[in-house]
Amino acid sequence: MDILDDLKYRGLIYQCSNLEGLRKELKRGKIVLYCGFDPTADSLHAGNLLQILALRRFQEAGHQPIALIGGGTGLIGDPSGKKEERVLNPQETVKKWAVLFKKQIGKLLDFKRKNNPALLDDNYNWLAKIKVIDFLRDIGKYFTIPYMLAKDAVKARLETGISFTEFNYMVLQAYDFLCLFEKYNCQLQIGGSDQWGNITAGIDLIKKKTNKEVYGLTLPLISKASGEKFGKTESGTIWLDPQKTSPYQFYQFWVNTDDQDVIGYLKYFTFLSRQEIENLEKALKQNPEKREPQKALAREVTTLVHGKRMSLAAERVSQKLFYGDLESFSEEELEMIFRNTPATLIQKDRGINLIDLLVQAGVCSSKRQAREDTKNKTISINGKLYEDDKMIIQKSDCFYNKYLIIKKGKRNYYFLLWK
Ligand code: 383
Repeated sequence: MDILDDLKYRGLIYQCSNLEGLRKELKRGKIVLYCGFDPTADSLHAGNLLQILALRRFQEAGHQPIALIGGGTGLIGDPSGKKEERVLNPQETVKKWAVLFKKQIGKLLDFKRKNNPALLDDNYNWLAKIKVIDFLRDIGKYFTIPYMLAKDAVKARLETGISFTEFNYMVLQAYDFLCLFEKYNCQLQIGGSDQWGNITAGIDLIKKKTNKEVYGLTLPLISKASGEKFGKTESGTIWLDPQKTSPYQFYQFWVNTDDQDVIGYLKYFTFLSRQEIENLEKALKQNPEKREPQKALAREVTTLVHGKRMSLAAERVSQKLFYGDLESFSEEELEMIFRNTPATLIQKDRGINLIDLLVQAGVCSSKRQAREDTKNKTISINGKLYEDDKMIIQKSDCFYNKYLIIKKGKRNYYFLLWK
């Protein structure tokens, strides 16, 4: 399928500067395109994934993607979509984060592909070299103040304030596009819809400087049927770094997608074909309780980000938890579940009474409730039913002397770590 038709089918095209022009350009042969990522944290997150995967879609269609690390722009701070001025991160920190970003992106694009290997660059390479006089003469002259004030990112901050630093951000991103156009003949920039103003600034700059037309394409910001923000859970952001969000938690995030969102996410985040997605849509209508589309989504995305082995492990762990088959957990599996999962800490040398434990871990709201729940056989610990409220739980009852998993009812899990 034609790349633009595929993107359209997937609902991935939000805005395009000139769709027909771009279509013609893409038909003519291989084009170079880019997307930028500012190192503003020590890992990329689920919200960046759509763009990285879009680069990959272009690559699979024969085009050449550049992942641009914003080692320079990350020192300035993009005001797009931000209500307040950002805090400047120390240079050393941004440098470290840029290295981590490069490693992560390295796993998601194909840098060895014949004819159109992915490229990685960092705008620190040119932005750090610009001299202020050159900058104002050679680039600044192409931007009028009314033009800059008309950008959403600036307009939104006129009341609350925006520093000259952030005000200039669009000029830097525009200059990047120009540099990549000159260096690699890069003709297309993609990004989330929050990037439209910065992307068009680049298109306009290139037009003025070279009289050539380049293109911009934005992807939608991902929404959730529930109205919540995508990519966050109660325990925080979903990171791509497995040390920050374990593959198990990552898998859980996707497998918990609402029925209303799941087909859209399969289109957005997987490379499953139209036919496969339609089959899953049918499965959702016929047997929603089986959650087949959710499982397919979780399996596919976890495989993309963490590899086949980790994805299978996460799936196995999720199944075991679901069916209460806890006794067969290996130490590695438990480590994966507990990594960054908010767990209640127990610090005791001696045992602890079951009822006290249930209240302390927030499993039951009161001792009375805890007694009732145990009597009703709804509480199991590490896969064993506990009905006697006089029971004392010992450290030795833990898996590997450390891990306790309390299950209440069919689906509620509580994680406890005995120190
Ligand atoms: C920097 C230099 C360029 C081109 C782009 C940039 C980064 C850009 C930005 N992007 C966001 C980020 O880095 O701030 N100014 O956190 C996010 N992106 C992508 C996508 C998104 C955007 O990395 O919408 C979500 O992930 O564009 O918010 O020359």
